[in-house]
Amino acid sequence: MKTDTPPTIYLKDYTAPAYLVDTVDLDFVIATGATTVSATLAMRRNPAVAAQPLVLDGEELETLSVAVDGEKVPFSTTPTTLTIADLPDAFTLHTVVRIDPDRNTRLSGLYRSKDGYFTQCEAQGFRRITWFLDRPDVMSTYTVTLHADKATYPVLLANGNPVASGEEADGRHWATWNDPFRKPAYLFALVAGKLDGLFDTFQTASGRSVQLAIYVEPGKLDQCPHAMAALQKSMKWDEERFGLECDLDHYMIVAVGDFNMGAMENKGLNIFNTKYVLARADVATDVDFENIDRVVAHEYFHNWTGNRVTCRDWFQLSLKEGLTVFRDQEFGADLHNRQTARIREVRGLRAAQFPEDAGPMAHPIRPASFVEINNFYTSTVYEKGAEVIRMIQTLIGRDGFRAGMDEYFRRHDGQAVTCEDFVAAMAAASGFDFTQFMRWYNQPGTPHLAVDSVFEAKTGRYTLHIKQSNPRASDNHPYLIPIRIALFDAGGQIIAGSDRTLLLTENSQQFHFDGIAAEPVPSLLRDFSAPVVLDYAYTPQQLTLLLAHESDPFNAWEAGQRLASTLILDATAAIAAGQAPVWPASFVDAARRLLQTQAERGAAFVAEALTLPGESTLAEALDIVDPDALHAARNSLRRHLAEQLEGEFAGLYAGLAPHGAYTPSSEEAGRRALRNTCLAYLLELNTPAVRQLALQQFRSADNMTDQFAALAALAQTECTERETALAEFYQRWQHEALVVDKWLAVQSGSRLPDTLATVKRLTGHPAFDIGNPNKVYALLRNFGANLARFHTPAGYAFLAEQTQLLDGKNPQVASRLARCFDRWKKFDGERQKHARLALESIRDHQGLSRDVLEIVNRALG
Ligand code: 0A1
Ligand code: ZN
Repeated sequence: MKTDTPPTIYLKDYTAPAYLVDTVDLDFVIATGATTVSATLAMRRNPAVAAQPLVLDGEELETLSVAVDGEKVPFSTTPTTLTIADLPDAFTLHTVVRIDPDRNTRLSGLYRSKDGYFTQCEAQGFRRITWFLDRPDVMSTYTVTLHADKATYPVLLANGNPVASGEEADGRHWATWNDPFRKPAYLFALVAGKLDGLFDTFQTASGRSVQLAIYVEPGKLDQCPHAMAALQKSMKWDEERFGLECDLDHYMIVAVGDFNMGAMENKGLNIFNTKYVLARADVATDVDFENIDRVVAHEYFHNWTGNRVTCRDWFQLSLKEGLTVFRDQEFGADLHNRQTARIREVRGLRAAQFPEDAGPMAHPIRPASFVEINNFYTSTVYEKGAEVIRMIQTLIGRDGFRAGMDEYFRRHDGQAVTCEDFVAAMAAASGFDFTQFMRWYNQPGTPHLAVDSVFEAKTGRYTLHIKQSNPRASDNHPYLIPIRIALFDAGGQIIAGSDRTLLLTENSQQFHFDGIAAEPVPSLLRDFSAPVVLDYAYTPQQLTLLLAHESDPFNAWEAGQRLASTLILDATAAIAAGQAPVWPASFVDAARRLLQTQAERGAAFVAEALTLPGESTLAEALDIVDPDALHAARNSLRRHLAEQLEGEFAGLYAGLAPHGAYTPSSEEAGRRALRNTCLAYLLELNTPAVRQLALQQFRSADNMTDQFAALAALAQTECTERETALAEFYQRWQHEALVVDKWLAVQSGSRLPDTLATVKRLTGHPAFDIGNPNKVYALLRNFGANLARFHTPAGYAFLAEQTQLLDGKNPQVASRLARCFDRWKKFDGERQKHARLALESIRDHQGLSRDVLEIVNRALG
């Protein structure tokens, strides 16, 4: 039984640092078995803070020496602190420590991966490298020297500019880098490895030339051009949209196969999960290409929103993350397809963030407390954070938002600031009062809007009555919520002048529209103008009208999702009660009409509109989830559509056949998406002809999008073609790690009844490695997201076991796996009993990390 409770850190306890570090000189002697780190820090007392001893952060450091101004001094240590008292106002601290990157399985700090040594310092990894004031409001300039064996680690990189390099005895070499920009320790990075580089340049608006480099494992250079192009496009985009120019002479990206997260924005030396760098049409899908564009842009955009202006403390994480996600979303929308980008953002928000905000890990985008900060790199901080920024733009307009950004940088360039500072800049630039809006930063939970309408034919007045509530919030004060709306007449036209943004500021509020001739159909929350759940008693006829006529693509899609959700949820109840589901002909007709609108609406939109809401999203609408009934209901509707529209799907599938060789354009990607959606529906029929069609596409595709779509559809179908395709796929791609991840994910996400047994078997397959986060996410976490197959007593016991196993190696990744249990209280009593046992077994595991303990305690609590 775990007895020591890890401390909770509170935002309200923030105090400024007692000491500051002006310059940091680091010397790394990298060798197998141990790396020695000598640090020279020019420090001074913070004049704004009362005198007190210096307390430095450290973790798993073997301290070899400590000196102040060249003299040995008395100091005391705990496993995580080093304290020195009686220091002068300004001094030089010199420490030498030994660390063991070869045995660093947490992938935080300095660690070894296949081709060399890499760092990950956000949030608190720098303290695993040297004793330091490891907090983002301590900003310093860094000079770094690396020494390593030249043949094994020919590439030596650190932040900033190369200063000097040379050879040493015994076949070793060294390189020194200097970063002229003050930065917090979490943005420090170094790399020593055997890597190939792709080099290019970017000419900034003011005519400076930036040297660009992407480093990858040897032999993978032909998978880098897409990321390089994405980098150049994002540099240009940020100049055009926000007037932000690159401040660096060197901008480097290094890809590593072992990485806990997606990528990291270290100043001038981004370190990326290979998943967001490597791509070639035969190994990466259209979605992979788009994700790479966005992640490359995201890390580049951080150079201003995160690095030039950083966070005062980790509670302000959304200051940089919400804003930077919003920026990468906008970049992606401009680069690809704005309509479907927004649809996918909201689909993602509903699948991950809404459940998070309704479960045990609910927290405001700016949390008030945490036990382990790594647990707060969440969909709430990132994606809901981006929605909050988007609402600011909606409230003050694009120009106002741009003026606010300019003001933010004018005020805070080079500083470590808070979310209030950001909003104050927006307020100053626009004159808008954001006082009430701050609630979005400080409260957890998704607000619910209940909307009623009244039409008085006599007066021609239409009234919307909107009530807001958020049972998760600590009080019932209202939010400020921008609600974009338009009213449609019976012919599907927008009523002139009805297109506007309502500002909801009260708990209950009425909005009038005059001069309305006949009862209109309201289209509410257009473009998803606020991250809320909205209830309005739409009739199927009204939704059908909006699906067909709404010019806002998001709300057209939303109308289809509402229609489908209602049907699936009703059918879930019917199935649970032992009845057969009923599917109205009107829904099939609406889907048929949708298939015919491909030319006007675009193939990508139609593909999105034909995709039914996901099970985890649907589950949120239920008090108690019967995952089997929900799964059966959703599948039954898919099959019904396939039976009723077989001819249409087959016709479209044939009609959308590629004209020639693969091209990556958004338009072609949209056609592929729709064609593959048709194929997946057709496979619901599970006829020999369709199975052959899928296998034939799988075998003949000249790109991964089509090959993988066929495999993914087959993986959901019990047939011999499934096994054939899975075997051929592995045979062909076993040496491409990222493709193997797809192979694992397609099996762990399968609806086939024996999926748990398959996943268990795959944990012993050579393709799986519990030490590699991508493999854990593909096989184990993806299984945890498989609503129908995970939520069983055996599924719970299995993931509990794996979480414990993993915790000993990598607590950050283990804690992400433990999050699969978040929604356990939404299931029936019998399931809850087993989920509780599983959670308790994790909690009681000897030596459990505080990462996992925080998640499990919150889940049980
Ligand atoms: N700041 C990075 C995400 C990131 C966070 C933590 C990490 O290690 C614990 C790694 C990356 C981003 O937003 O891209
Ligand atoms: Zn980020």
